[in-house]
Amino acid sequence: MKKKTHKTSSDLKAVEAVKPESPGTGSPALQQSHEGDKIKARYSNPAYFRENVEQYLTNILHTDLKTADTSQLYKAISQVINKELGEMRLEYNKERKSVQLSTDKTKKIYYICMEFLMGQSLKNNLYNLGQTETVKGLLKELNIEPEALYDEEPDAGLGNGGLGRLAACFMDALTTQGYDATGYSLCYEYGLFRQKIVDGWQVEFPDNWLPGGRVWLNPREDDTFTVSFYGEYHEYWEDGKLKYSLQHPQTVEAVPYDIFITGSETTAVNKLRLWSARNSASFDMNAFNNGDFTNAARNTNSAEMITKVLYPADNIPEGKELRLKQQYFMVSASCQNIVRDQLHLYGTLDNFHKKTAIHINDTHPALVIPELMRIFMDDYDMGWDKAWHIVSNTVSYTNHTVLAEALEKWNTALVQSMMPRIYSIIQEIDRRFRIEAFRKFPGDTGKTDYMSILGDQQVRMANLSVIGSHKVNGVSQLHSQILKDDVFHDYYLADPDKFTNVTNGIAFRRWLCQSNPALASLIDECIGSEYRLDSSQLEKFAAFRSDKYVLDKVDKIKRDNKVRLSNYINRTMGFAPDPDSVFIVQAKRMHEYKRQLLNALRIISRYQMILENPGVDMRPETYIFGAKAAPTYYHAKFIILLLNKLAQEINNNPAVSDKLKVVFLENYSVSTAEKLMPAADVSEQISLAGKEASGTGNMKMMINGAITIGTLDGANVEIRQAVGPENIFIFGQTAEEVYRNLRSGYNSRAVYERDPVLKQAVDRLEIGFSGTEFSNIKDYLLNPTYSIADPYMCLMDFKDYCRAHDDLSAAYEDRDRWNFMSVVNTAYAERFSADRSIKDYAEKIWHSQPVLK
Ligand code: 26Q
Repeated sequence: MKKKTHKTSSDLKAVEAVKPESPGTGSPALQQSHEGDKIKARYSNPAYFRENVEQYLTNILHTDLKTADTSQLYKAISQVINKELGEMRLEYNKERKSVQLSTDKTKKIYYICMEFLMGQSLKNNLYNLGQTETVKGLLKELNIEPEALYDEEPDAGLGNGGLGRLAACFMDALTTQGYDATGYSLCYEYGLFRQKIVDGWQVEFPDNWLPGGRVWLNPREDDTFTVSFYGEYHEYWEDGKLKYSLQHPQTVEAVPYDIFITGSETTAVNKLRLWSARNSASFDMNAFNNGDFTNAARNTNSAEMITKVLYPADNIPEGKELRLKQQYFMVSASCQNIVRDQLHLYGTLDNFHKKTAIHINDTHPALVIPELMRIFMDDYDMGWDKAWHIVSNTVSYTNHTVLAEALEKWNTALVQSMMPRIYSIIQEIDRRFRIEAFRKFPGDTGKTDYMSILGDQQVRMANLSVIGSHKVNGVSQLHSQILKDDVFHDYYLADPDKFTNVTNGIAFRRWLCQSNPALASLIDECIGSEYRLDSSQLEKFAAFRSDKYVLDKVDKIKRDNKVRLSNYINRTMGFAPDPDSVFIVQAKRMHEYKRQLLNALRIISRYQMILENPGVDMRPETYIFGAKAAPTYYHAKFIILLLNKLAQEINNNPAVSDKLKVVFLENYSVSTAEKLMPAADVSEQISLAGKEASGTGNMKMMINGAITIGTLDGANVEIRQAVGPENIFIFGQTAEEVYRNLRSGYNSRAVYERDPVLKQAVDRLEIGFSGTEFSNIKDYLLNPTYSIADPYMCLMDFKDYCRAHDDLSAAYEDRDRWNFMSVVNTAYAERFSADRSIKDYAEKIWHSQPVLK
């Protein structure tokens, strides 16, 4: 199969280089390379490292070690690490290609996602390369704290929350385990907005991350691809074949910027390729020559708008034209790149699905399916059936939400005008699917309509994703079950083997070893350090749950972390929470279904209880929130206002402020999470059961020894299985009960009337806090205006939530019991490692092995 252009000489060389697989070999992975290790060893040498840093300081920044400030040092050191990674990547490229050519057991894995929430890179890269000490040595001479250097780096906030951070953790795990993997996304000029709280209200500011973040971006202009939009599209028959013409499309250049991805104790260096949009001719020369300079410049701007900013919507619909353009731009450039690389290496597309796994992270990259069909058929003359066989055996899809309103749908007219050829291919996929579905469910047109891609003048992206993938997975056991029972039930009946579960995981090395080094050292001391690379070993730590020495150490480490967080809060907000109070943390996106409002209602009732019992003997409580709301999500912004006003009133009321504090951390981000997770005593995971697909913050706090108070939702269910019901505080309705109670007609007012504590808290909203009243929230809880009253059932679960908190407070006072629970939680977090998730994906879905070991 040939592209209608010429095969390059490198294609031919690659074909010659294909070696037959040697029979009887086990794992095809190569041993770690000597060359890669030599490079690492060279840079680990303090003199060599220093020399490189000095060169950069002198040649690029025109300064030297003595005069450089911390920001310049951050740049110089990062640049040297990036250079080292470039050298390692070159060696790794040779090795991975030679393994790929020699066996059918390995595949190239492409992880495509609109979001990669990478956070800071320097500290992580140094850890992974084993060069933290080299840098610390240099900094010591200069009297600079390592953390101060790391904090010079802006977060790469190219994601909203869970989905994007998961993608980042997965890149780490893929690389650490030696898989040949590439991530694809967009190089947003502005990442997720910076949040400021102004008089309690969230205000958004642009996140200008590039000046500081650019050190990690390696521009690869030589690998630029062109993406076409709009144009006049015509189909016609010629020689018995359906052909088409597309005239005057708008073309945009996709310029790649690569970020090198390191793994721990490996010479593998993978990459995250971020596409940046550029006008294909930097000016519209016609307009320019006609003297219309302003319009010419405006055109340039319009192409570059595509990658200007990340959409700040998380689990809410955002049906904007530009968002769809972003998706196709990312998809088309990535698919062209993938096909080009395949041909370079193998000279054929015939084995594409045997050597390539393309994973779409949620439905946002679902256009991969028609786009690959387009490339195979239009550029390489492949017939439909063969193309469909290859595409559907290459692509797999992870669903991340069951919220009906967050399932992506696009207006057909918009899709058709923006991507006429793609729309035509979607129509054909839909037509063929309907025939097949009708055969499976004879006579059931209702079902066929419901399952098809096109309907109600919309393109249903989830249906397209399921139909075009060979595997579909949810992200926790409960969520995957809900997909089978409910969201994708009919597809499940038609093809049960297509559906599977891969429970999410987190990067232990970032979320434990780097962010909580004291706890990691204690674990090293107890069980050795193997768990850092083999998470299953962490379980051994449970043997120390009754060891008094370990329990006291765990207690002290937590307190030290709380002091550190308290100091940070003091620096940023001007008051220091008492480290001897219980730190109760709810940090995640602001969303109705996550029920920060339930937490707020209980805080109000605590406040009232203390006002009524001024002498009450209680352990002080500090409630810490971190949460961004989508800028257009008015209700969510109101809850942020409530939390801040509540904080203002409580913290400034001397009658309660030594017993109760509320902290709303501004601009919650990956780097604040790294400071927060190690200091949490209590992890609030209180979503309405059945709504949170998995959650990953729950895992981050668990591994840092926090105890969960939560509903049986998402991965909380598996956390309970792991630690046992006595080491977690579960409350509230189950997903099934929620379903039943909603169907039988949930009446929030009846719940309110029969619980005086709840009633008092809800009524207090009308009076408000710090001069702001919240009768609109009371209304939302009690009166069915737009939907039912209290749609996420905060009132229904309130009483049991309070009961669970009372149990938890009692447990906290028995310090040995609490620390026992803490050790159990850390130890049994073992299964929530991203390394384990990736192994599951590789085995169950991608059918691929590592190229390095
Ligand atoms: C869709 C259409 C248009 C614009 C934006 C979007 C959009 C963007 C982001 C829809 C959804 C998201 C993000 C979803 C997300 O983060 N889901 C979370 O994924 C985590 C990782 O699997 C889970 O742990 C969380 O439970 C889930 O909420």
